[in-house]
Amino acid sequence: MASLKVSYSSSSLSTPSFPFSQLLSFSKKVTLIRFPNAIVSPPKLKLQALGKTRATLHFAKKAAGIVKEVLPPALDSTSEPPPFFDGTTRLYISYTCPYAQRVWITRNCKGLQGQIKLVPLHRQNRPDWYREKINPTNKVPSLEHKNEVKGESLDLIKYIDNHFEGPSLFPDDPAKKEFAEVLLSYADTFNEAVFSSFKVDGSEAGAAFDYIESALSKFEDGPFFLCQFSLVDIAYAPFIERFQPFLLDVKKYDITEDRPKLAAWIEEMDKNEAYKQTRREPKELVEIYKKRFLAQL
Ligand SMILES: N[C@@H](CCC(=O)N[C@@H](CS)C(=O)NCC(=O)O)C(=O)O
Repeated sequence: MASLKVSYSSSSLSTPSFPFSQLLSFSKKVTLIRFPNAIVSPPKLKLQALGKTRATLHFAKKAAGIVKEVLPPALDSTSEPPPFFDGTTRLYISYTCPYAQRVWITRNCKGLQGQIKLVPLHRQNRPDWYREKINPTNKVPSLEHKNEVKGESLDLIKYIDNHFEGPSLFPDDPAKKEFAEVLLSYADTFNEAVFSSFKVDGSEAGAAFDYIESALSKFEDGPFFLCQFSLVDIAYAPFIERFQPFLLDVKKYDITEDRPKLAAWIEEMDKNEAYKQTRREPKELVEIYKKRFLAQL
């Protein structure tokens, strides 16, 4: 989306690759609500126009991830709980959890940094209040919204896309919509197939990556699964971000070899600022996977 090719220099504003116009028209709507047509004097109008431009740009920058967020420290078992159910929308995550990352990316891509507060939890040392008050499964992610808590990353990315402002991350075109559902339901199967290949040879995951390569070839006019950047890219990105360096390091298996579409997709995703802000160093991710998977072998 916006993110992907838009860097906020004036030159790139003129040639955005993502429906930047969509972002701007949405921002226009927001600013119109903020500055409803009142009877005002010309100087005031000028000021309003300036305000609108500023708000439009600020929103667009947020959605494109250009406004860099200062990330809060992770809460652990010694941390006080936030004042739950006070009307604040909170997204409970762990910084290294790929499922939580899906929802975090969605929030960033829609420019919702101001509306959805991040509550990062220490992955291994979660506070008890999280299980007791927020999510009895103790899993992240969870979203606290309108005094209710919802979980499951693939449900949450759709929920955020449908219930919050920001550019739509789901296609309108019926064929693309249908394919989006197919790919979203394959996402966990894909992960499982790759996880089980860790126990054997990395190339055992070949069929799963071939599926991705052919999915990326279905629509010709873009580097993303559905041409335009969407929730499908978000669903896969955190996992491919981990699988690629892990398989290369441990199994000497390069997932991009003979898969030009996948290579191009990874390259495009790497340019997405909103996504970049959720990423960890590949080295750290490889170490986490080594601890988790190699110990089991
Ligand atoms: N199906 C869930 C999976 C979430 C999940 O497994 N999260 C992990 C962290 S990456 C978790 O919180 N596990 C519970 C635990 O570690 O106790 C989703 O898609 O949201």
